[in-house]
Amino acid sequence: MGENTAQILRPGVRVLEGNLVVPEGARFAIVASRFNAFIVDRLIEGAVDALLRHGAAAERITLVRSPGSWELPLVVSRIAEKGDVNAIVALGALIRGSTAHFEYIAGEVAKGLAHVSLKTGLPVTFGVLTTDNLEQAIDRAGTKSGNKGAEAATAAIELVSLGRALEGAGWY
Ligand code: RBF
Repeated sequence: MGENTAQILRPGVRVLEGNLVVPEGARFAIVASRFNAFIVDRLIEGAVDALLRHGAAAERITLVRSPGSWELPLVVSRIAEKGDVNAIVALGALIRGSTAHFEYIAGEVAKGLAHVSLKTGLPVTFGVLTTDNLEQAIDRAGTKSGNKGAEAATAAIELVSLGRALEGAGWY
């Protein structure tokens, strides 16, 4: 049980939660945009590193490249419907300064990824940076503010693990 949950729990309450141990045989797809590759490549490194460190097999990780963040929902949708994976990690970098209609594009990408996840029931985690400038993107891709690719991969692991716990309870 996670430390936070243990602290608030009263006796007898059932807890269904995931952990960060990659279940045996779990398969992951990382879908990452080529646009702003110098940032996104750092997110990919963070995501792969997190998956491996938590016990995923390298042979069960597939990296798929999309042209830009805009195309992520379509590519993720194809994989969610036809691919043989337990979770998908979507990675991209939308930088306001260089992106006309930034809010619109970022909103559609977020909505599209959420839609695919809810429609297919497959965990799709969000590792798309939406920053005001390049400096903030660099910070979130492995320097000052952690690595959002690693965070998205970690969330994917927890969701796969939670899925097994829900299945075990007959809730999934
Ligand atoms: N894709 C990104 O992933 N990040 C960006 O910051 C980004 N900025 C763009 C700015 C403009 C003006 C255009 C036209 C495209 C941009 N794209 C960006 C690419 C977009 O996601 C998509 O790949 C292309 O528009 C082709 O459909």
